[in-house]
Amino acid sequence: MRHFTSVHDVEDLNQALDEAFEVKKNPYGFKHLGENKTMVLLFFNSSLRTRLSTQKAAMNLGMNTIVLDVNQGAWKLETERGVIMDGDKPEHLLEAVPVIGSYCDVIGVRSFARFESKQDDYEEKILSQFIQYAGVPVVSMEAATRHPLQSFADHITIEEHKKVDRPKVVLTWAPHPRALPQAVPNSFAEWMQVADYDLVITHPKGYELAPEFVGNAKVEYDQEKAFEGADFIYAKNWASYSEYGQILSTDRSWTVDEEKMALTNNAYFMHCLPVRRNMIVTDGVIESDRSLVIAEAANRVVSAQAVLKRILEDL
Ligand code: AN0
Ligand code: CP
Repeated sequence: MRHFTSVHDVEDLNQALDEAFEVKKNPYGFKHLGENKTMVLLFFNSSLRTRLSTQKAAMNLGMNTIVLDVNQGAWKLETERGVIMDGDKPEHLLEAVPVIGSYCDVIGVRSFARFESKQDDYEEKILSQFIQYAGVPVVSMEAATRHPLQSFADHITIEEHKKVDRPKVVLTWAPHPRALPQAVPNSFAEWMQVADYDLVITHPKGYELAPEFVGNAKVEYDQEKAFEGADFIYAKNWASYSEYGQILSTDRSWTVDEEKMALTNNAYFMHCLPVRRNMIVTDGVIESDRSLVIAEAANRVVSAQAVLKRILEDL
């Protein structure tokens, strides 16, 4: 593997899953791969899990890691080509990216959707410049349209808990006070379809994801109907795609609670975290024995390690 930005970079998903379970069982068994190799983790946005789990995964593989928060201590980066740089940004991405690439063997980058331009976000303007100019493999640690390390960890978690071959997985929108990117739901929907699960997406009208991510999934506007018979409930808030970046609803009747979970096939509850309790999900559901949120977060080390292992093998 050269770069990792989506499920499409994984040639054989079943084989990738097997490798993930192998590194989970034997986390230090591949330490030689990363010897004298350095990973830079670059954050344009906040993170708890991605920062710690990706670093831990790299360390398990014997790599050295350097973490940089671009907005705290580095020069502010201009990302537009051709601008007269007389504003508050002293450095251009076009120099910064190859400079960072010259210090490391792999770059991880987190750069959320900025909601300034739907086109720029959906063309992955920042991530693609990293791929073009870094000179080393690039791993998405959540870009504008996808969060593939999260989706891979979610897939691993479902595989560990499913009781039937093709479980019913429901991706449900839930309310949130801030406008959040579509990266997590896009990436989850895309990944679940390659995994060939029975995927249903439920959300209020106006929250349709981009068609390329909805794919062949069923869209059900009635949340209670969607929950019937579900084996996994995956909650997430996102801002509107059609009214790009807008909050169209904060309707708390969409909060995942005990009554709605009772409609399911004793489903597990999933969320990528961080989660706002009693907006997205009630205390009772997230604290119940059906909640997988900590297991998902723990599997972030596993997904990152499986991806980095493949990249190191192909360096
Ligand atoms: C981010 C998001 O919704 O994309 C990161 C989730 C992993 N969440 C927040 O900004 C709260
Ligand atoms: N789930 C996830 O990516 O969490 P962080 O934003 O804390 O990294």
